[in-house]
Amino acid sequence: MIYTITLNPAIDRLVFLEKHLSKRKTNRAAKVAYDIGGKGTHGSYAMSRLGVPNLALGFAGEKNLEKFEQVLEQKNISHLFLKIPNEQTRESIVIIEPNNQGTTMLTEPGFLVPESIKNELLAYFEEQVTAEDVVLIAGSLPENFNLSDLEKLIIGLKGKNCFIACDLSGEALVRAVDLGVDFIKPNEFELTELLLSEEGSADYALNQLAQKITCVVASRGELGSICCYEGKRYQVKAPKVNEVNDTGAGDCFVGAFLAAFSKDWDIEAALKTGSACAASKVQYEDSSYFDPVEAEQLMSQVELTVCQNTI
Ligand code: TA6
Repeated sequence: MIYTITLNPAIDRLVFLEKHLSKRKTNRAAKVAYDIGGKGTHGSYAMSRLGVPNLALGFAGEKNLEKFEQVLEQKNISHLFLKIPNEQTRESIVIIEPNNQGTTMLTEPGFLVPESIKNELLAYFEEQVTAEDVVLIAGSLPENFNLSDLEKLIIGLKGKNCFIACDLSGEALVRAVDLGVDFIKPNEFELTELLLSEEGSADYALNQLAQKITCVVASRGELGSICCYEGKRYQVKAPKVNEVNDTGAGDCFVGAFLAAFSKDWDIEAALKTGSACAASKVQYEDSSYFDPVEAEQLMSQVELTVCQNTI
């Protein structure tokens, strides 16, 4: 089973503008739509679309729980979010300009998680997870879910010998690397942040991380990604597509990659699947949708080159 953990989920409010975004004027919206928000939920959506069983977990605010669960159900995401009384799940506002002129995201900080509910989540994984499972922890942390809470979660999972994937950033990502997990997906900025204390380029950082982390995928936006796995370096060039909304593309990559990788640990197939699904995703206007049939066709356009990983 694959579990995804979104500690700080969101409801994405998609605002489609009539014209490009301008300051000091009324920017009129042509339409507004809603999508599920939060990196782990997007990962679950991708896994479900690819027919891979998974369960989306995390915390959700009581006050807008109905709306949150309605969007999860519309997306056919199996879920088990722990309800936080008297809180509400945050919104991320995604502003989408017409004619593919780009998107702007504004996201709220998130709710406060009581200690008792944090412990409920830890207890769930202590009870449920086995060495055959994959667990993805993705997205930002709620305001009072501290780094020590994250460490407890990761240490508990390490004790289960499951495959731990982390799509985290900032200090949370540093802790995950220090503890040693199986998969991370830093972007170029996060790569250099991870080894701030040492000299060296993003490339040097990638090599060093590859000594500690089973599978590192350095995402480079439309340039594609570089993966280090089992002493090899895979350069992945994404298919060229017409971008409408890149929100959630990285999340889609991670979900689709893990869906494929967890089947037979075939790194090349997993990288191609992740890249093709993310390429399909950016062609659609919401934060998560992609077409698996279209992604299948795009796989042949993913360019993959392999070489030995020299330190
Ligand atoms: O990556 C897309 C997305 O998950 C959006 O759905 C939006 O909710 C935002 O990112 C949340 O980001 P965060 O890093 O706060 O989890």
